[in-house]
Amino acid sequence: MKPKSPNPKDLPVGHKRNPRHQRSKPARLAIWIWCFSGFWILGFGVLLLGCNKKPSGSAPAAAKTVLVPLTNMALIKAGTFIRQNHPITISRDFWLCKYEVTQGEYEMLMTNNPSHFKGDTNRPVERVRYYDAVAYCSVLTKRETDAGRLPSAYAYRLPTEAEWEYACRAGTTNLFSFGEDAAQADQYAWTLENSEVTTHPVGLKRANPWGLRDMHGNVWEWTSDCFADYPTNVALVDPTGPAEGKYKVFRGGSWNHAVEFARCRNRFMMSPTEGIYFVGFRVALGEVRK
Ligand SMILES: [Ca+2]
Repeated sequence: MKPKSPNPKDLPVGHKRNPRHQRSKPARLAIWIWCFSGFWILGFGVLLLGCNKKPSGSAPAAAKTVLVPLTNMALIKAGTFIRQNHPITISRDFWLCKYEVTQGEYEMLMTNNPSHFKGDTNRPVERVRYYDAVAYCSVLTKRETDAGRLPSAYAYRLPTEAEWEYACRAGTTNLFSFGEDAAQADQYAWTLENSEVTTHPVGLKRANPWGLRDMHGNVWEWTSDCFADYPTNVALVDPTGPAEGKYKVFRGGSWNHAVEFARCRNRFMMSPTEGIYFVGFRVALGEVRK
């Protein structure tokens, strides 16, 4: 049987104690300091962890949507142009498609194609009513929003009449963005003189100075403005036309009209409920106005 170790307290006075139970004063002091320091270090660490911990009830930060315009758009910087000797200012940058909306683009989004001249999906869509063009822009806005490419402060829409003319002129002051000479129009536009009485695939003619094609000719293009005579003797900032009106304005001339109708300043109008085979549209992108 293994003998039981004696309790040190029970040993008689003068008996030599076990060295494990006998530590010097410096050793005991060092142990005490070590324990005391460890306590405070541990407490400080817990405090730091507590400060860095996020509140358990807070929601994670929402990812910010970054604007990604359609790849076929040109950024149009804010600026001013002259209309009837008065300055018209576009105060905010916006984007404008380099091309008229094609039949292929329209059919992919709207599942129908109202055009008269078919056979090539790169031809501009025509016979679209104003309301069809507005609906296209709304569907496009929803598609791009759902895809995470369009912040809520932006929308695809038709250009205003002033935005359209500003982009058509592209910083020039002549009858056409390519100069005064209508004889050069064949390089830039499909009009009655060269169209062979039909539309043509978009983008085949030369671009204006800001990279936009077919602003002159091919198909007229709906704008968002109701028709009215321009205000006279007044400088305007971001004009949008009258709030209501019987007709909507379209711009730019077409395959069906003489080159004079394709000048930067020319305007035409039609009921928003009608579509015809020489009117289409192009899409703008900009901040939603409040
Ligand atoms: Ca056009």
